[in-house]
Amino acid sequence: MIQVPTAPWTGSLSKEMVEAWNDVGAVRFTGFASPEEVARLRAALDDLGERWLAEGRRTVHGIPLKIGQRGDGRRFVQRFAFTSLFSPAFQEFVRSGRFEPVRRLMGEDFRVAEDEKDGVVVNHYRNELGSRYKALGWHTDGLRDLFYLRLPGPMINVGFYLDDSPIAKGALRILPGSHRQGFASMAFGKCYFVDHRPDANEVVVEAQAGDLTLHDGRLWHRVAEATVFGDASTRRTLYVPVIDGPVNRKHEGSPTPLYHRLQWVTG
Ligand SMILES: O=C(O)CCC(=O)C(=O)O
Ligand SMILES: [Fe+2]
Repeated sequence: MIQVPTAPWTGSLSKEMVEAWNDVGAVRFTGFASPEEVARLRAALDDLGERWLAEGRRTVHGIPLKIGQRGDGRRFVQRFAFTSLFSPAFQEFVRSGRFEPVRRLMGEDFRVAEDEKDGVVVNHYRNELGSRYKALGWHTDGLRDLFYLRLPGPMINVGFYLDDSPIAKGALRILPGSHRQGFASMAFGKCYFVDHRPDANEVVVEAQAGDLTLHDGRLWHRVAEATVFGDASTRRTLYVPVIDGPVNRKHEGSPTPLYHRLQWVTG
């Protein structure tokens, strides 16, 4: 299967990778963080998940948590929102100057939206009975704007991998170039979150722990279900939204957005 354009992380973006980004709408950089940093973030994620479960937390700033159960009966958080506002390790990571070249890729006015949209999201996929997050159907990340009948503006969804993500774990699949589509194909091109069918034109984004990926928020993408099970299927990805436009901060007590209720019925 065709792989997304990939290069080692050098601290800046080469002309070739910027061109690939504009053309495909997604790119991958290997070796963005060291194994030690990955280990520190994994441990911080475990701590935060246990804290939220002990508190009986169901939402974070209006965004529902996904909670599943492992084969051994332990409950665990499978989708975290606003992670960097609750975990110093994640905050330090996303505020480290390393993200600057990525932020500037879209323009000087863009910002890392730690307290907007869903903030820094961490997904934790596992393929086993009791898991509530095994795959994610076709979608773009601009659904909220589409709900208001607006064509979503540019947004980079900056992904960071806490686990290796070979194709056996399902992996991210994208439709190259689909970020350049108009309103109609973005709204109706596929059936949001319900459609899990492979597309003849999809390209896989395989990655290793410590890699960084960028995808345009207007790009059609999905995560396929793993063909392996249990621990072998663990796939933790972090997403940092980089956006511009009016600031819309979320806080404790923010209502659950309508598009999230839809996502929760289907996702
Ligand atoms: O886990 C991934 O790689 C993609 C997740 C995603 O598309 C999302 O959370 O919107
Ligand atoms: Fe997405």
